[in-house]
Amino acid sequence: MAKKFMISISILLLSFAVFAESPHGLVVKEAFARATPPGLTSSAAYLTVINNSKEDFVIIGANCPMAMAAELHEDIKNSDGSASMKHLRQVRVPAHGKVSFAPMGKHIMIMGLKQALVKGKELKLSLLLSNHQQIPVVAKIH
Ligand SMILES: [Cu+2]
Repeated sequence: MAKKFMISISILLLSFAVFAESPHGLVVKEAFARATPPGLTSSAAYLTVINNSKEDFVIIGANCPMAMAAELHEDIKNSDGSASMKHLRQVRVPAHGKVSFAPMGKHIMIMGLKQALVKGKELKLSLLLSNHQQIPVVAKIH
């Protein structure tokens, strides 16, 4: 009986360890944001989200305490050759897959910055998932 109890305790501790490392199975890598030139109050953040779990995750938005708003965007080229951006309602990160937010593609648009983004400092933001979890991200400012 005591032995059985010990085993359940260790399983419990083990699951706690896994939980602490990655509560959702998602890992964010290479997060960076662009420094803002004087007078500009918007910027973009880039990152790669790796899904190590066997279920899909859906990113439905972003949050940035240093700005009025943060949105999922994608650069697009219009038929007349001009460039613009569109607002993405969601970005799916497939099981055992990854999604890159990179220049010329997807980005986290940061709007209404309350302070300038200075090269060498960090920008904190979080990604919001459809399951109501939030993934904290620290982006190095380039
Ligand atoms: Cu944008």
